[in-house]
Parts: sequence; C-alpha cells; structure tokens
Amino acid sequence: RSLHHRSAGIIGAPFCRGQPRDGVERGPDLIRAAGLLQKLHEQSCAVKDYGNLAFEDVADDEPVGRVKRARAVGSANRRLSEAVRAVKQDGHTSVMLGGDHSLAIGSIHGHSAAVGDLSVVWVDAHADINTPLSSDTGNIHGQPVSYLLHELHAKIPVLPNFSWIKPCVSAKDLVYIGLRDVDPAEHYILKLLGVKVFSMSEVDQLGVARVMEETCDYLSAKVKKPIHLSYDIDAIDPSVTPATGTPVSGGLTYREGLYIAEQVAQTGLLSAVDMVEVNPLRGETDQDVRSTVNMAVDLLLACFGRLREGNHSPDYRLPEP
Ligand code: 4U7
Ligand code: MN
Ligand code: MN
Ligand code: MN
Repeated sequence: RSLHHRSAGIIGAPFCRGQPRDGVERGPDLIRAAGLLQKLHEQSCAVKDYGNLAFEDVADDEPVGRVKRARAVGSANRRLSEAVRAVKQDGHTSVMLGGDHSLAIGSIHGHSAAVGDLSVVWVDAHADINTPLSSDTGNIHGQPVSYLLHELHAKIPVLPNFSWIKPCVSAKDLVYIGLRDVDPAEHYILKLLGVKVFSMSEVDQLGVARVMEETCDYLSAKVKKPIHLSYDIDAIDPSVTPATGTPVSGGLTYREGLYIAEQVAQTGLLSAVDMVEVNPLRGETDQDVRSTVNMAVDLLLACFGRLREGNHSPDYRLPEP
C-alpha cells in the first residue's frame, strides 16, 4: 500500500489528569479546528473521525503514595486502549490527539493488543519513564513508559484501575529523540536497560539526518515491527511551541521536528501516532497557541506522507490544451 492510500482513524482524548495544569484537554478540538481532517483529505489520505472519548469523572481520587489521580488515569487509559484497538482492527493508522502524555499508556497498549509486537519512537524533551515510586512530582504523564516496558514490570506497584495494564514493549524496541530534561532515576533506568537515546546532544553532534538514519536502521535491524510514534509537542523548541505544560528550552527546530515525522512516515511502518501536550492555556498570546497547534498539524500531515519537496496523487494528469 502506497503512502497515498493510507487512512487515518482519529481519536480525540480530551484528558488532563496525568498532570496538574488545566487546558491540555482542549487539544483534540483545537487540532481539528486548525483543519487537520480537511488537510489530510487534501493530501489524498482517507480519514475517519471516531470523535472524542468521554471520560468519567472519578470521585475521591486521593493520591496513592505520591501518585496523583491514579484512578482517573487508569480508567481513561482503559477506554483509550479499547478505542485504539478498534481503530487498528478497522485497518486505519491510529491518530490519538491528546490530552496529556499519560494517554500513551492506553494508546500503546491498545495498539499492541491489535498488532502484537511494535517499536516505539518517543519524541519528547522528557523520558516519561519514572516509575510510580521514583517520580518526584507524582504526575503520571512523566511515567507512562514505565508501565509499558516488560523490563520494569517488577518495579511497578499495584495502583487502582491499573490492573488491566500488561507490559507490551521491550526496551530494545524503544528509541527516544529530543531528550533534554531527564530525572536522575530516569537516567539510571535508561542506562540500566540500554535504551537507544538520541538526546539533544546527539542531535547537535550528528544532525537530525543521521539521527533518523540510525533510528530507522536500529528499528529495522531484525524484524520490521509496526511503529508507534508518540510525539510530545514539548520536544519542539518553546520558541515554536510555547503552549505546552512543561516547556524546556533548547529543543528541536520546526524543521528538525518535521524531518523526524517525514522519515518515520517514509519507513512505511508507521501504524499509530500520539500528538500530546498541546495546552492553549499555557500560551501567553493567540500567536503562541496558533504556532503550537500549527506545528502539531504539520507534524501529523508529515506522518501521512506530506513532503516539503511537494506532492501529487498517483492519478494526477496534466490538463490538456
Ligand atoms: B511530559 C518530570 F520531574 N520528569 O516526572 C516528571 F521533570 O509528558 C516531567 O513529557 C514530566 O510532558 C514531563 O514530572 C511529562 C519532571
Ligand atoms: Mn515532555
Ligand atoms: Mn511526554
Ligand atoms: Mn510536557
């Protein structure tokens, strides 16, 4: 199947309980309002919008140790996992619009339930691999990878509404790009498990072209597994995407961010995408919000084959005189 004949199955996940700041639940509607569906359609991508998930309000969601809002996060992700699984079973490339990054738990879990083993490309300023016990903030958007990795299973305590989660990713099938704010516990875990990391230092050293060449070589060295791209908008420099909850300076440029999405798309293995942490209430001006949302849309268009060199559909014919 050529890139032009892919179809996108869009799931909105207006959820913010994985972190303390209001506004990130507005991401899905904002990204749609910026024309995502029409623009995908214009580039000959079939689109099915599955709408926004409805998440139940959880009463008495008291912290469990330091972990905040575990019941709400567990329950929302269970729903999301089922939704992503259904989208994959319908034959689409899944597009999960967040919401905060705790949603990667359900998105990756559901993707794996439908297709089996997968590779994960995690593009983020942060590693999001704290365990519930290593996290200083207790915010679950800084922990999703820890619940998903087989290798960390023994380090995860029992949490309410988390018992359905089965680890489904191997450390060797995970690649990070863009890291620049990693907690000591997270750094320890990354070294212990030998996870492939291209931090902003490697982007500086190698350039984004070699980073993507090495990423794609690494992931397709043995069996070619479907790729799950989990894109945190805070991977991009805050000068481009200021409207996000935990901005960190020194990030990817617009062009580097786009190149990553283009190259993942060109593998032909992209099977699911998350676009998370767009928070309009964290922008100071309308322009801040517009710039952040536009980046999210442009990244998603690149995921579905849009190239900066230009594009045309396979059946294009020049007008006859
Ligand atoms: B995001 C942090 F301590 N590591 O655990 C934590 F710095 O999804 C940040 O990448 C997590 O935006 C950031 O809370 C989560 C913190
Ligand atoms: Mn982040
Ligand atoms: Mn993140
Ligand atoms: Mn963030």
